[in-house]
Amino acid sequence: MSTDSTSLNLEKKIKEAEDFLPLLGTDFVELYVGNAKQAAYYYQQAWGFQPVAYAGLETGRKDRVSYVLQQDKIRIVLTSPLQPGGDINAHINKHGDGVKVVALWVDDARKSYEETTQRGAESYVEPYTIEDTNGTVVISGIHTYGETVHLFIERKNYSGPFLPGYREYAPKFKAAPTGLKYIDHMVGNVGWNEMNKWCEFYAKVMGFAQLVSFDDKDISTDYTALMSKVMSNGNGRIKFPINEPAEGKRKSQIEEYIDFYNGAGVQHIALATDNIIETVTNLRDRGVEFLFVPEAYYDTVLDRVGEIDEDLAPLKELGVLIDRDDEGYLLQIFTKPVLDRPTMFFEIIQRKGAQSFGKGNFKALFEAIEREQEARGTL
Ligand code: TYF
Ligand code: FE
Repeated sequence: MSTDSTSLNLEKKIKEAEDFLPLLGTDFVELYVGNAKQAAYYYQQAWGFQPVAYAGLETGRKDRVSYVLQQDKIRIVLTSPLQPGGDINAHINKHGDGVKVVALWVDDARKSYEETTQRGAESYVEPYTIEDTNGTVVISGIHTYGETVHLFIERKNYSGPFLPGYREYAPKFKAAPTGLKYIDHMVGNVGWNEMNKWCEFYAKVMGFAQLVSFDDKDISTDYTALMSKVMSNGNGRIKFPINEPAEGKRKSQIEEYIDFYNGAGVQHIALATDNIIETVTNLRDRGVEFLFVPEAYYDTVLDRVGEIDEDLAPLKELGVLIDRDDEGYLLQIFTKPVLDRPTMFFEIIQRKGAQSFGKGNFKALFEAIEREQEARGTL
């Protein structure tokens, strides 16, 4: 593994080239789904997202419906078509439910569009302005891997709950939050030998720098294999690891994803918490399913990571993984795929200093994924 993990280094790397695309954070993640109403129920009741906004027939939108949910800084949008034909149906037909938009919060959506398209990004939508009584929002967008897109959202002159065109969504039946705070990273799976191309895209077109890289030797188990590089923007708020499949003894989990998603797309979204034991206990009680880690992992884990603040017993009971780097340690756990197809899943992560991605857990994690692949007959 080659690493350049301190945020200082990262900032220096990007400042040298001048940050032409300052990003304030992730604005929202939009999934195209078959039934947004029921998906919204799932993300509220199982995950503790809070209702924020709605657009659909009642707001004069005839072709599609969207529910906007939020938990602390994490905002998700669930969108379904209301008519046959069109882009959303085509997306769902090809990929199943999945992430269409990773929207980035910017100060200047026009400049973001110009800087990126000028450097070779393919346009998704030219800058346009929308407004209501709460002010004005400017939006533009570019394509990234597969059919996934980045929107640039400029909302500095807007005070509404989400975007113009939406109304308040306030169902009577609310669920308590589960302690999820912000998106730590979002991972893309791309096709064979495409990792470098997409890392270069984030470097050249968006001004990102490479934080870490893992090759197949770092992370191959007896069976599956993959390669991964982590790209980050200058302030470190946006981290996009990119995975590609590698040749192993049996089918790579990345290849399984690509087969079922029919191409490149978002593989997992890592959500940060300040208390992973509480958050995961809560999620599990509400029916979220996590990957199983053999008890043997916990026999030796403290020899590897040293002392930690938490009791080992609840971590073991929940199946939380632990890893350490030179800046501290981290706790992480992975859900099973949350869709019918073995495509997207979530990671819950609590960072206690460590800014890395859990390399020490790759073997245990990938063996757990392989057991699931085995059960699906896709290994
Ligand atoms: O984001 C990461 O790099 C870690 C580990 O298919 C990981 O969460 C890497 C690849 C993968 C699943 C998890
Ligand atoms: Fe991750």
